Amino acid sequence: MKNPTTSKSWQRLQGEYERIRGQHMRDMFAADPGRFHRFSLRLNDILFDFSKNRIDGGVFEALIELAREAGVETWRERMFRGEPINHTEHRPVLHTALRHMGDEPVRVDGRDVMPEVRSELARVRQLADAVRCRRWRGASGQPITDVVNIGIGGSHLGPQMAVEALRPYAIHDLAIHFVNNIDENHINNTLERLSPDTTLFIIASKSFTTQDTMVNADTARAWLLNKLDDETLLSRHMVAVTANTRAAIDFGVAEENVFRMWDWVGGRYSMWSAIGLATAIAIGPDHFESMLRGAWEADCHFREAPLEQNIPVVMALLGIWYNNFFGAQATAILPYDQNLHRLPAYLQQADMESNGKGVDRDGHPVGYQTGPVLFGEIGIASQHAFYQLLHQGTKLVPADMLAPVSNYRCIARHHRALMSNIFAQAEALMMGKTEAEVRAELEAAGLPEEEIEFLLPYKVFPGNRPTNTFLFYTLDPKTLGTLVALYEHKVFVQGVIWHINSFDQWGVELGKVLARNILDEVNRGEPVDSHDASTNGLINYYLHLRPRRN
Ligand code: G6Q
Repeated sequence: MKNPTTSKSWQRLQGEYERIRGQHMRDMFAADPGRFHRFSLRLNDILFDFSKNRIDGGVFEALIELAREAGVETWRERMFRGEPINHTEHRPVLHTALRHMGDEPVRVDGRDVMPEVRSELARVRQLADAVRCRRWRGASGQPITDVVNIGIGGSHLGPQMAVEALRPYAIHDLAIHFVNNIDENHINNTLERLSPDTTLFIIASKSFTTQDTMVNADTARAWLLNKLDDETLLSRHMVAVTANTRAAIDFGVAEENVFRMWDWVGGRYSMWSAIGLATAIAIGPDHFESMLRGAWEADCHFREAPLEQNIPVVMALLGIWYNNFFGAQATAILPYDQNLHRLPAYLQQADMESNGKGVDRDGHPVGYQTGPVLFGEIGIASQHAFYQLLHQGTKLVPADMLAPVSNYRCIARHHRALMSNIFAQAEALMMGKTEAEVRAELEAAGLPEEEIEFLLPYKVFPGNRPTNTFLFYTLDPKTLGTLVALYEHKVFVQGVIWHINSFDQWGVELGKVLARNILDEVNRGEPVDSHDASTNGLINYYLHLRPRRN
């Protein structure tokens, strides 16, 4: 299927939309006591409740038909088998190989890549153990107390999210820091608290050419050499993860300290590779492997479960339902777990960089909506911030809520209150509050009739706002791995249905080139006239005002 909007199932869905758009979920729940059981799925201890969506059996059937008609099953196999489905870069898409725990080979151009994947993982294990057990010593013989991951985008967001999410599994005398911003404040603020004697840098860059990372890596190297005097001692304080080994060695990273990644792993899908070194050091290699195992279990589920019971497929279809039929422009990720506070940022890249595409697989502009704006924050904090718009705004924003049934330390007073909030919010978004309910409440509060009439319209909540809820026993490494992989596959399924390539990122590449060109002009320091008037004006104002040393 090419243009999905011309398919039979799309036409059918259009009809389903007309039929259901006026219906309220409140009534659907009232009419169908089995709705929760019908529209919820389980994977291990993860419960995926999607019953609070504007669907019924007819819609669900038509959505599944869409996935089938779009060839999701065939594309899924093509991905797992290593076909070059990233067609604009002529590459396979094999992040699934990084967590493959089966005995079968995974082939790229006929060659099984599993031996090298596993040998690199073994090297990650060795380094993580050595740092954690204090066998790895700095140049002055002291153990490492601080690890700084220098990387950006896909070489930053995954490890940072995972390290934060799995804090309870980390050892406490080893701090992990992340520097991604080329703004010197980021690296300076980080280094001012650290000592070169006890710091290990991970330079994480698939290309080893990204300006932000290379400028920060230069600063880190200078900071180390200022203390070490001897370049050979850098090997005690700097390792690299890259697909460009030569560039890392030329930069000064000892060859034995270079960890490999492969061009068949996209940056935003690379947290399972040696890019996850910071995660492995933080939580230990056993927990790191549990995370991989969790992702692998999600892969098996995605590959084997029938479409109707396939969590990422259903997640994807619901997203398409709102995006393409209800005209929703955004979607929200709302974790009710403080340690998941970087998950929305991580998923923002995974989703928006993958499916923020306006040209289809045949090079034609798409005539329909593709990836939504994905945003989010910790649910509890957001209730005091942007939930207002979710409840009463003019936009439909479908949301995913996620929470652990048990917290790591599980202080009942905190956790029960937390859980009450997630249940209450999802319920309120779905049910809303009718005029009659508001009136009864205000009357019970003893308000005068005139005030009741005045307040009524403001206090009515339309409801009918969709949410998915993920509940899982606890946020352990395996569960995190499963959850993240489910989202990865959701993005994949949507890309298949929208007939776009979810695995290239020409917009990111554009940014890299543009900034490089302007940097040359800024370095020359002469007034410029090579751009549009606004850009010329901004650059020239900056050149005029900047202090000499900048
Ligand atoms: C991810 C993107 C992008 C990339 C960064 C860093 O899929 O391609 O976010 O990860 O631009 O690139 P390097 O790892 O090559 O430095």
